[in-house]
Amino acid sequence: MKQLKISKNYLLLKNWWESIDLTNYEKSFFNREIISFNQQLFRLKEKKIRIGAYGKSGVGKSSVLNSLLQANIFKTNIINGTTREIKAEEWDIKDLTLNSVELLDFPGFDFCDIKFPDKVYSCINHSDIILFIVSGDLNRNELNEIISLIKNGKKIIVTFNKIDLFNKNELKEIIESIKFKLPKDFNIPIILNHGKNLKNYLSKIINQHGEIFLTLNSLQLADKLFLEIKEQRLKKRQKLAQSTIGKFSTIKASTVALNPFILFDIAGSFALDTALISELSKIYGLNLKGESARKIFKNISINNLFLGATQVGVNTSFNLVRKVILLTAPFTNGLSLLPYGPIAIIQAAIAVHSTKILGKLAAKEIFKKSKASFIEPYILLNNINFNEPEIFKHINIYLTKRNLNDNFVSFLP
Ligand SMILES: Nc1nc2c(ncn2[C@@H]2O[C@H](COP(=O)(O)OP(=O)(O)O)[C@@H](O)[C@H]2O)c(=O)[nH]1
Ligand SMILES: [Mg+2]
Repeated sequence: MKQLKISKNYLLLKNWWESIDLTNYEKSFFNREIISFNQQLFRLKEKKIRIGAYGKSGVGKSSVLNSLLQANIFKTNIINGTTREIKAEEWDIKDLTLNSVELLDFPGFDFCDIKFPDKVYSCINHSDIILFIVSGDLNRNELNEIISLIKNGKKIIVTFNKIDLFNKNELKEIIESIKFKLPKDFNIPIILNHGKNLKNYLSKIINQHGEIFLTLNSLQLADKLFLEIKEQRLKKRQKLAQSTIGKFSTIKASTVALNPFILFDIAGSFALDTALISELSKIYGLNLKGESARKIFKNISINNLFLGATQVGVNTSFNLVRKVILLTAPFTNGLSLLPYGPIAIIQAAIAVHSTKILGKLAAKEIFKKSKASFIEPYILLNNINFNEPEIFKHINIYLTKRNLNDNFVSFLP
């Protein structure tokens, strides 16, 4: 039953990943992210979980991992935390439902920024569980790190090391203080590192929830990568959409300017507008033609298009005309409307103005439509049935933050 779940999630993710259809440019642009996501997918398939030790330098990250491994694998105390490399080692624990556990030793977060901040960040992202190691009460920096990990949807276990430095009462006080400072909703465990305490706790967690944390992290990574790819695609399309709208504005402005007294040739204008919508839809991968493009045009209220047009038309004083020329200049590609006189200029300005608004609104509609055709990993995340309330909370906070980031309106023209 349990085994079915992880392989089902693996297949879902793998299918999603294959459906993404990256361009060559994207493959090289996201090269590093792609490699590390492929590795995560592999670990999911092979049921290999990763646990990373994170925290300030000198708190005993390397020592804690060594005590789990019962060997001096990770170097300790190289001039108090100058370990800048990320090291990994397999941890042999018996009676595991997963196939293997990998322990990762990170440089202290106070040293992370110096050399490879991206690499550290990426490795933390690729740890399915984080042991957040402290050696006393939490300071502000530690608390900030913890909060940011949680907001990123990470599962953390606060591990209290160097407890031999405190007496019983002091320990009790410090633990109370840490509990008080930690975000309340998540039941973040605080585990004392003495004897086999941590080892026992970790074996229990891995056996009970290891598969879920591995799956959850893989889904989150897929989702983060997806958002990055999507943002990049939208930025590229934004430029294209903007220049297309500009082109159509120019055509319309010059047509109108040359026939100032005919006013709008309604039929011609309508044809141009639907042609613009059709062009935009191609940019967003929808390819709307004829009736579908006209439908979008109808959905965008005509009132919206002429919003501001009346304001342009009320006053034909010379100053306003000059302002309009300046305003219009970027959209008429240097075509001077001056010889055509004020009415032509105002009409051209209205044409440019309404085409710009039409383009923006149409792009939004088209984007909404094209969005539905994406499979987004967060939908998989939403659909997975995680019964444990604690895990449910982790998904929720991730989704809440994610949905704030998923506002792509600023990348539309
Ligand atoms: N008293 C005490 N010292 C410890 C303990 N664990 C580690 N240390 C010492 O703390 C120093 C930093 O340890 P290290 O593992 O290198 O810290 P890291 O920078 O977080 O990896 C070393 O001198 C360790 O010997 C502990 O449980 N008690
Ligand atoms: Mg270390």
